[in-house]
Amino acid sequence: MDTSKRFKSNGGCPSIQCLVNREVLCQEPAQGVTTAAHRVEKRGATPCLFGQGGTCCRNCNMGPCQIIEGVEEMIGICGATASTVAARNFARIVAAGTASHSDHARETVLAFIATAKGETPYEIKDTLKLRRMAAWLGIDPAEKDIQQLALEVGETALAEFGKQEGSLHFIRRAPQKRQEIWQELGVVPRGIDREVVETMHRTHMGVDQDFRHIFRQAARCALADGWGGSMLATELQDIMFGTPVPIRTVVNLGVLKEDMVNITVHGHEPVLAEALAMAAQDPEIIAEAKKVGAKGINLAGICCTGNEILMRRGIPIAGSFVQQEIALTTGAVEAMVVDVQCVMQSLPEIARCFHTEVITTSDRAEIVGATHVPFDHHRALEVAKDIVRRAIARFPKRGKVYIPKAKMDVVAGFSHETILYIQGGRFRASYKPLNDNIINGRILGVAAIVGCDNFRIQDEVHVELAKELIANNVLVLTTGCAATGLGRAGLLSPEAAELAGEGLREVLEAVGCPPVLHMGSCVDNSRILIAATEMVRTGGLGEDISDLPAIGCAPQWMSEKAIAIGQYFVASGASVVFGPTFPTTKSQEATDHLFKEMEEIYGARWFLAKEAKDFASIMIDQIRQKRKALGLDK
Ligand code: XCC
Ligand code: SF4
Repeated sequence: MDTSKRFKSNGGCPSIQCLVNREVLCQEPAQGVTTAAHRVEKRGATPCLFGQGGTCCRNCNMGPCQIIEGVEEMIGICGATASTVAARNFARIVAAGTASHSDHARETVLAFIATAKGETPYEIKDTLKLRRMAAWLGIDPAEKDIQQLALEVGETALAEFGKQEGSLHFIRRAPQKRQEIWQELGVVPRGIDREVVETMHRTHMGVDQDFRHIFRQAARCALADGWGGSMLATELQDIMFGTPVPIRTVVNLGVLKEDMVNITVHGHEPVLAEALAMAAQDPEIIAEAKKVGAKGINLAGICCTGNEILMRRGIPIAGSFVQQEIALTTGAVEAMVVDVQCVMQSLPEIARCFHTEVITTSDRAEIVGATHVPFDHHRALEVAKDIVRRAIARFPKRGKVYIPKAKMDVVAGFSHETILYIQGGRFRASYKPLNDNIINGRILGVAAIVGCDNFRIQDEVHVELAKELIANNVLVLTTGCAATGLGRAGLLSPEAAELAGEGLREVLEAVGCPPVLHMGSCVDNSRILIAATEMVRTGGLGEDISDLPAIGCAPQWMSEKAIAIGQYFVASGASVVFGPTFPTTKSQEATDHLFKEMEEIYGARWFLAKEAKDFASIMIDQIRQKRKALGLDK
């Protein structure tokens, strides 16, 4: 079958709301190309019903069984009830999400160890953080040279994956009261891999069949993500590539350049992107680009790889998840280099309509139709240069190009350390100014808008929601593709402070901050855990994360990782609102557990909302309730 036909045949100008995406798809180079936007349009708004609501089970070959709660004969052949099946499916989503963040972390740790041994082009950049992390990992940093200490940190970090007993080291970074809750419940994660494996085992046919007990393991597994895999990824990446500091850059498809070799880096692991950034600056490589008529190499990010290099290097982001195919339809991309996660299988097929090469690099992820250039951190620069050269070779083959003008200035780089620093400089840095402003009511509370964007949702729900929150004096933190969307809308620039309510605006203008703080990629949600913990530790806002006037949300969640993040936030005491659908809704009991019982157990719960205004009202209401409980408001 000529697959290029399949993708070239229909296409046309889809009726999507996002203006820049539509603009590109309606231009000549994109004519005839089919993207997810077209597929959604063709199939209508309703996705396939199988599995929706979480009560379909295909965990054994007596099934699949579709279970309808309340209908007595509608239980599984094995007797499984709707709540058991919903809990099992939910736990498996969490396990997949945890596995993804953590396998990324494993790759980081391996590169980190190799770097400590001097076997990669990377360095140990943040030695202060190295020492701090050493202490959290139970290593005495005194009198060790940097390479030696880094090696010990790397090896201890690696052991976190295979540990069978005890608890993950970073668990001790949580507020004391939170740790006690986890101890009592028996949800302290032992080893990262163990929690994922045990979750898969317990959800196999005929093992764990009490839905509450399954949900408890889902919490333990998720905590192994938030305080384990994700946190290790963030911290070791920071040590190796630099802890982010405020940085100005631009986002949106307009960052692609007509006169340069455009390489988009897509996926999640910064080890590859960092090497490409080095290669793109190599004078020899730039000379080669000039030889084919380009002015140089333009690197641009997609998805969370984009967030990683945006945060640390200020490299522009071309697009979020929903823009990956659209970036190719500009006709201006010579190579799209991908590693793992959130990479659409349609990319090579779309690339065939252009001169673009899609290059897979991870040994864990190949795509039919893409070129595989295996990445190895030991040969990082060599591989990166090879990839850049492949892109240069494509440049002369470019056909018609349409690059939209749309791009927006953003200020990113708000790591927990940066937030600390801007509150008092190097010597008086603490979260006290933030806490004080929450206590005196200038800031109502803190909200996180995180996670994916999604072809099923046409509205700019992130943007509308963020505007509503800041207008109500809620400081907004953001990560992932949500951050890119908020950046496109101009909310990551200090000028957007004028959209904030009076109290928040005053605070922001004093420090020159945007009203929405970009904290990084999705593994960097661990930065939010640390920031929340720091707010607790600073005092005046209760003794645990669950006391804080703070709440998270993922209004357009798409990937399994998002559910793992939601579950670790809730288990850590921070409520979350997800939407527009939720994976357990066909079981009342299972949903009640997540939406009610978890509040009693963990002091936080899940919410479901659809529209921006519903998200906003739940979040503001929750923040108000916490303020009341703290005695800040009547
Ligand atoms: Fe993927 Fe991280 Fe979601 Fe974006 S936000 S669609 S997970 S790239 Ni993580
Ligand atoms: Fe059906 Fe039970 Fe098998 Fe699931 S495990 S498919 S509910 S018989």
